Amino acid sequence: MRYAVLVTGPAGAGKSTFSNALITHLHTAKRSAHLVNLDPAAEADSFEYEPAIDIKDLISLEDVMSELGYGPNGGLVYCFEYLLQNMDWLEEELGGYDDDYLIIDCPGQIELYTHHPFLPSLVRQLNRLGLRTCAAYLIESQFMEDKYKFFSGVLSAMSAMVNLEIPWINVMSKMDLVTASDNDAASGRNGIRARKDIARFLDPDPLLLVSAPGSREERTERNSRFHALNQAIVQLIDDHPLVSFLPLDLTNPDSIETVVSHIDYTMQYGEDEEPKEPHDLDEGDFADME
Ligand SMILES: Nc1nc2c(ncn2[C@@H]2O[C@H](COP(=O)(O)OP(=O)(O)OP(=O)(O)O)[C@@H](O)[C@H]2O)c(=O)[nH]1
Ligand SMILES: [Mg+2]
Repeated sequence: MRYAVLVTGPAGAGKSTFSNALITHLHTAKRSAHLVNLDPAAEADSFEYEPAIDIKDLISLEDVMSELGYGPNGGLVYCFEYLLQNMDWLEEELGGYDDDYLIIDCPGQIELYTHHPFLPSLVRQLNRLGLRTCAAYLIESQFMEDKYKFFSGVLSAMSAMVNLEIPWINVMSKMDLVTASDNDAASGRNGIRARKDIARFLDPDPLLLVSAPGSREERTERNSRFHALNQAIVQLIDDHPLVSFLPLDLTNPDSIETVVSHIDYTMQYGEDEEPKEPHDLDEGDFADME
C-alpha cells in the first residue's frame, strides 16, 4: 500500500520545514519516506532532502514567467493547470514507489485551498492510483495572537477541508514561538500564554472565544456591525465544529511523534500490512546469551 500526506496550508505556515522534519522522523523510525515537491516556485536549495518527485522537472514558474510572460501569481496557476493536463507524468513518476510514504509539500497559494480545482483533482488522481491519502493543514501559532485572526484561520481550514473531502488533521505550527511559561519569556516571540489559553485555541469553543454580549470588549468595539459580523461567523463555526488543532513544536521530538501518530491513524497506516513472520531461531540467535 502506498500512502500520501498532503502538507497544506497558507503561505509561510511552515509546510516545507514540517515536511523535512517528518521525513527525518520517519527515517529515524526506519520507515521509508520520500519528499514530493508540488511547489513550482520552490528554490532548489531550500530542500533538506532531494525531492523524489519534483513538479519543477515538469514545469517551473521561472520558465513560465520568462517564456510566456506571466506574472508570479498567474504563472503559478498556469503551472497547476499544466500539471492537471499532464497527470500521466505524475503517474509515471509515482510508479517506482510501492509500500512508501510520500510527503507531498504543497504550495501556499490560498486560492488552492478555497476554490481552485487543482487539489481536488490531484486527490482524485491519487485515489485512482491506489494511494491512501490524507491532508495535514498547517496554520502558524501567530493566528492565536488575536481571536479574529484565529477565526479567519479556522475558516480557511474549514473551506480547505470541505473542498478536499479526505481524512484530515489540522496543525498549529511554530508552537516553539509561543511559551506557556513566564520563566522562559525569551522563547515566546508570539507571546506568553497560560496553558489554558493555548488549550482554548487548540480545541476551540468559538462562542466562548468571542466577546460576550454586553461585555466591556463588545461595548468598546468601534464598529457594532463588525461585532455583528463576527458573531455570525462565530455562530457558523460553532454550528460546524469541524476544526481542532494539534500543536506542533519542531524543537520537541514528542510533539512530532504525536502529529505522526495522528497522521498514521487518520490514514489507517499499516492496517493492511501482513504481520511479519518471525524467522526461525537457530543457535546463532542465542550466541550472546552464552
Ligand atoms: N520558529 C519556527 N520557525 C519556523 C518553523 N517552521 C517554519 N519556520 C520558519 O517559517 C518560515 C517559512 O517556513 P516554510 O517551511 O518555508 O513555510 P512554507 O509553508 O513551506 O512556505 P511557502 O511554501 O512559501 O508557502 C521560514 O523562515 C522557516 O524557517 C517552526 O516550527 N518554528
Ligand atoms: Mg514551502
